[in-house]
Amino acid sequence: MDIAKIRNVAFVGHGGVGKTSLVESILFACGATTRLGRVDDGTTTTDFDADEIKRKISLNTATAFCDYKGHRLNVIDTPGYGDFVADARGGLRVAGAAVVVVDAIAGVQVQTEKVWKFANEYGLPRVVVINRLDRERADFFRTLESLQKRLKGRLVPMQLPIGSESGFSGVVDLIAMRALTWADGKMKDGDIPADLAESAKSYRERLTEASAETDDDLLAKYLEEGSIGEEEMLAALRRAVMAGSVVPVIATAASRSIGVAPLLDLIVKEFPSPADSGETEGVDPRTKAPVKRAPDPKAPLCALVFKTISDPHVGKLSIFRIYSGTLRSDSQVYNASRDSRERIGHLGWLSGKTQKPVESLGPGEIGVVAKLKDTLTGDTLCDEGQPVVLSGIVFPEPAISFAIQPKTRGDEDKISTALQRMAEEDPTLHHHYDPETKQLLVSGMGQLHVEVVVERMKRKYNVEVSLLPPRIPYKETVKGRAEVQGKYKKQTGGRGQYGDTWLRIEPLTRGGGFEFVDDIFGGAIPRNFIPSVEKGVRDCMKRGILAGYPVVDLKITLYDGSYHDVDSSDMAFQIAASMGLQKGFMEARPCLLEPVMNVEVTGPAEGAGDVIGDLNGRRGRIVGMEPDGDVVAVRAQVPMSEMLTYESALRSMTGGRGGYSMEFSHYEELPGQLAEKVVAAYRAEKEKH
Ligand SMILES: Nc1nc2c(ncn2[C@@H]2O[C@H](COP(=O)(O)OP(=O)(O)O)[C@@H](O)[C@H]2O)c(=O)[nH]1
Ligand SMILES: [Mg+2]
Repeated sequence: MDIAKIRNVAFVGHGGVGKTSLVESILFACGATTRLGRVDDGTTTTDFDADEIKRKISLNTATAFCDYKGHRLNVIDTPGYGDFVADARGGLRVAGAAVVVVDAIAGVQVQTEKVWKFANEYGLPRVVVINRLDRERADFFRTLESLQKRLKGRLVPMQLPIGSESGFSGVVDLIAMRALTWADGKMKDGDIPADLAESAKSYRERLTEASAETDDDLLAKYLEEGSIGEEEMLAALRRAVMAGSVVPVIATAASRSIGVAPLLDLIVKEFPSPADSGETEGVDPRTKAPVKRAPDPKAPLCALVFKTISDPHVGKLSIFRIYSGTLRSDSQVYNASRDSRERIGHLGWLSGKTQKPVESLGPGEIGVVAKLKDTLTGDTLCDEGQPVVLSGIVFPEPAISFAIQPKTRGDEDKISTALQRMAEEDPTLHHHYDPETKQLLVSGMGQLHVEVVVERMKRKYNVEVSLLPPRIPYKETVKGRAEVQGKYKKQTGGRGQYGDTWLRIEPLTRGGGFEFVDDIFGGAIPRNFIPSVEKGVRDCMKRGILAGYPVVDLKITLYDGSYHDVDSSDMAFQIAASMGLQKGFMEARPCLLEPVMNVEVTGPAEGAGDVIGDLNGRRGRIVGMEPDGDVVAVRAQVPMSEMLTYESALRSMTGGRGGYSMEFSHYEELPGQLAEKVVAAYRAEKEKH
C-alpha cells in the first residue's frame, strides 16, 4: 500500500456527541458498508460489542477502514464517557491526526477537555467538528465561541452552516467559496446563498490570514494583493494544520450525513500521512540506546499494539499499527516489551468485528492478528535481530474498588479466569485478592465501569457475581515519632529463634512513601540480617496495622539491636522488626488517610446553588466556578467516600441535566470520628474470620 495515501484518524470527544454516528456515515459514504447503521438501533460498525448495543454508548476503542479518492482511511472510534475515555489514549497514540467532535448545544464538555489534552500529549494535528447541528437550540457560532474560550489553540471556521436546527441543510465551503447542500443523502454544489455572502467573505478572510501567518512570503503577498489563490491557500492551511497552529472548525449532522464528504476531503487533503509523520523513536531494550525507525517497508519491523480484544470463543485479538518494515502472515516476531517470541498466523484489516484477510502489512497500516500468547496493549512487536521498544500507552490508575462475591459457591476459579481475560483487553481494570478480608476486589474507573464488567462476566464467561459496597482505598500513617524495641525470642527444644531490633518511627511528608535507614554501628546486628529487618518492616506495612490498609509516608531507622550466634536467622529478624513496628506505630499517633477526588460538575446555572450546597455537605471544598452561557461548571475537591452515591443525587438535583466527572487528586487525613468507624468495622470483620 502506498504510504502517502494512508490516513490514520482517531475520532474523540465527550460521550454522546456523535462520533460513532459520524464514523458510520463515513464508512457508508465510502462504500465500505452497504447500509447506514444507527447507534439507536445497535447496528453501527464500531459499536459492535453486546454491552455497547445494550447501552447505546461506546465502551471500547474500535477501528474500521475505508477507501476514499484513492486513499486508505483507518478510522478509530473511541469512547467518550468518563469511565471509558482512557481507552481513547490507545487510539490517539497510533493516529496521525484527530477529529474532535463536539455537540452543537453543549459545546466543550468535561471529556472534550480531557481528549484535547491527550491529543496535545501526542502532538496531533486536529479538526473540530461541530455536530448535531440539526437539533433544536443547536448553534454553530455560540458553540464556536465556547470552543475558542475553553480550548487552547487557534480555532478557525473552515465552513459556515446553511440553515439552522431542523432547517440545517449544508455548509459554505470557505476555501472553494461554494455552497454544499444535502437532500435525501445526496450532496449538491451551488452558489453561496445571498444572505450568507457577506459573512462568508469575512470568515474567508480570517481563514486566509490564519493560514498565511505560518508563511512570511505568503502573508506579504496576501497583504499586498488582498487575496491568495485556492491552491496556495490550501497548501498554507495544510502546513498550519500539520504544525498545529490552526485548528479548522467544520459543521455536520452525522446522522443525516450532512457535511460528511467535506470532512473526508479535509482528512485526505489536510491531514498527514504516516510518511509525513516521519521517523518514530524507540529504545533498544538491550542497550537502552535510542533507536529511530523510518516508515520504510524494507526497514526492520516495528509495530505497536494499541488495543486488545478478548473473547471466550474467538480468543485474543491484537490490533496494532506498523511503524516500519513489513509484517507477513505465517511469520514469527519478537515482543521486545516482554522478551518473548510470538507466532503470527493470519493477518487482517479490521472493520468493527469483521476481519478481512491480508498477506502482509506495511508501514502506517493498521491490522489485526489473533492468538498472540504474551502480547498486551502497549507492547512493541519487532524483528528479534533488531529489537526496539516504543513508548507504550499510559493508562490511569483505577479510582474505585468493589468487593465481589460469587452467586454460586465454588465459582471462584471461573471468576478469576474471567477477570484475567477481561484485564487483558481493559488496562484500566485491576483485581486482587485481599487475604485480610478474604475478599476479591475489582477496581475500575467508576461505578458504571465495574457494573459493565460484572455484566460482561455473566454474558461472556457465564459466571454471576454480586457487588458489595465499594471499598475505599484508605491508607495508614503516623503523625508522631516513637522509638521501640522489637524482639523475638523462642526457645523450644532444639535450635531457638532470636532477633532483636530497635526502631525509630517517623512520619514523612504526604506522598513521601517509605524510607528505610540503616544506622547500625559496631555490628550490633550483622550485615546479612539488615535486609531481613527491612523486609519484616515492609511486609508489615503492606498488611496494615490500624485497620488493614497499607502504611505509607513512613521513615524507619534501625539504630540498635542484638543477635545470637546460633539462634538468629532471617525469619527471626523479620518477625522481630514486624513486632517492633506494630508496637511503635500505635505509639506514634497513627491515623488514616482518605483519597480525595477532583470533581467537576456541570449543570444548569439556576441549580448551581444546590450543587454547591450538596458538595459542601459531602465535606467538599469548592475550588472554582465557571459560568458558560446557561451552564455552570463547578470544580471541587471531595473525599471519595462521599461521592459513592453522587450519580443519583445529581440526577435528582438537576432533573437529569447535570453531569460530572471525577479523578483521584491526593490523600488527606480522615477526621477522627470517621476514622474510628473504619477501625471498628475492620475489627468486627476480623473477628468474623
Ligand atoms: N439529531 C442528531 N442526532 C445525532 C447526530 N449524530 C448523532 N446523533 C445521535 O446522538 C446520539 C449519540 O451518538 P453517538 O454516535 O453514539 O455518539 P458518540 O458517543 O460520540 O459516539 C445517538 O442517539 C445518535 O443517533 C446528528 O447529527 N443529529
Ligand atoms: Mg461512540
